[in-house]
Amino acid sequence: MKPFSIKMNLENGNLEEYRKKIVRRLSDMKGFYIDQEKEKRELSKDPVIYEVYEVSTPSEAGQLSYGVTILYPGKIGEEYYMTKGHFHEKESTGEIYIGISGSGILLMETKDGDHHFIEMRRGTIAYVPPNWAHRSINTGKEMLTFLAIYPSDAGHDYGTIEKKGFRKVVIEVDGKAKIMDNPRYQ
Ligand code: M6P
Ligand code: ZN
Repeated sequence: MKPFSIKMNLENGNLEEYRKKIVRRLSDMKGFYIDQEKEKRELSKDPVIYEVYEVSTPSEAGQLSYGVTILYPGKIGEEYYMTKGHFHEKESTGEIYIGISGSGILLMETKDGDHHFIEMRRGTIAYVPPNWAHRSINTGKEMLTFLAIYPSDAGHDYGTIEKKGFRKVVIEVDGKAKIMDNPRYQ
């Protein structure tokens, strides 16, 4: 393949071109939020939670792909809007996130019990090492946008998180974001 470039608006993360757009609504992530009653009630409106604009290259070792995620502001109960979160199918692969706008938290954890978080805002360059699941949470009032760069053959393993959830959750307490133990973690 040939080298290429695509323009990104550094204010809002908009890409001039992309290969694939993914829109995730609440109905695409049923059972993810702590307050299941509120989740069910919100499902009637089925809000868009986030969008991903992907520039993917062939899924081969050595290739890199990238994409912009736009995570809407909002909450289900007291829990902020978040991405599904995933491990990589190819566990030996890492990822880089670059904050473009808004504010939030990048929550990470390993299968053997370690966890970590990084505050994301414009200019933050976060490194997700191999073997760490990653989920983004919008704790602000604006869109949280960031650019992610990852090996094209990394793959998404959603199953583990769908089954167990993350060890930690991010909820609003007295108007502030708090990271707490997930009461529904299995
Ligand atoms: C980032 C990257 C993508 C991921 C997206 C949304 O842009 O990590 O690979 O798809 O966030 O997260 P998720 O796939 O967990 O819904
Ligand atoms: Zn990833």
